Formats: sequence, C-alpha cells, structure tokens
Amino acid sequence: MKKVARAVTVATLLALTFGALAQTTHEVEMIIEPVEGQMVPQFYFEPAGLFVEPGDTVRFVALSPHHTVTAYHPLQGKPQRVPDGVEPFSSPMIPVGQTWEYTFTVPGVYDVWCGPHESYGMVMRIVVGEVSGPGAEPSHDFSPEGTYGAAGTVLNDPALDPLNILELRIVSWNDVSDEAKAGPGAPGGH
Ligand SMILES: [Cu+2]
Repeated sequence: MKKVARAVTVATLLALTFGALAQTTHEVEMIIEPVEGQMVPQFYFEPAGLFVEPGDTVRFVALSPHHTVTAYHPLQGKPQRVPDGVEPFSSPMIPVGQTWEYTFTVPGVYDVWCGPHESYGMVMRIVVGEVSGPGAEPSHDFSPEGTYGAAGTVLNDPALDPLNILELRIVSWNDVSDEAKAGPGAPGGH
C-alpha cells in the first residue's frame, strides 16, 4: 500500500515538473498583400502583436520573399527596444516556405522589424511574460536611425500598446489603424 502511494507521488511530481517546463511554439506569418488601387503592397507580420511566456519559441514562417526578423538593438544601428541583456538577434533573409525560430527567455517587451520593409511598417511586438524594458515606451525617432517611417507609427498604435497585447494575447495586423500604416515614409504616407 505504501509503495503504491509513493509511486503516485512520484508520478505527480513528474507531471508537475514537466507541466512547469512546458513550452509553447507560436507561429507568426510574414506576408505581402496587394492593396487595391495602390502600387505598393502591404508588408506585415501576422499577428503584429503577440504575448508569450518566458521560454516560449516563436516560429516565423515566410509566406513571401525578402523578409527578416531583426531585433531593435544599438549594435544593429537602432534604439534598444528589447530587454536589457538580450543579444542583437536577427534571422537571415528567410526563403519562401521556410521558417526561422527564436526562443524568448528574458521577460519584457521586444520590438522586431523586417530589414527590407521596416519603413513600410513591417514590425511586430512580442510581450514576453510582462510589460517592462525600453520597448514598453513609445518611439519618438522615426528617422532611419530610429523606428524608421511607418515602423514607428505602427509600434505606437494603440492596438500594439503592450498592455493591450498582454490582455488580448494576439493582436492582428488588421487591428492596427490605417493612419499608423500610412506613417512617415510609408507608401502614400507623409
Ligand atoms: Cu518584410
């Protein structure tokens, strides 16, 4: 009888341990979508806002060509918009149909951009566990050394407010305002 009880306890402990370590892989698509009556299409991450737990992995899926996933970091010529201590990570250009993964371990707000399409607003925000760090603050520099062009206005849109992402867990590109998408430097923007 005692032996059975102990076996159950060990099984429960194992289940708890693996439960705590369970990591989720989230998918983000990298999309180019034509816009009616406009020469330049939309370039975007879908979703554009995502909440993950520390230790979770995000798998970026290239559904169209010429995209990267690049962290806003001083060593990449940009303001720091990832938590302190996070390396300046970047994917290579991801071939169509292929994927690139990154595991988010340090809690806080991460802003990333697509190398070729930043000024068109191809950026996304990932909130890892909590709203903290420099990415939690609005962006003010929309020059090429800042969050370039529409990247800055998209990141400042209320839909991508870190607290909104924390609450909704997933925010679609469709929820970002047209005004933000037409920010400085964007096709049809000012
Ligand atoms: Cu892109």
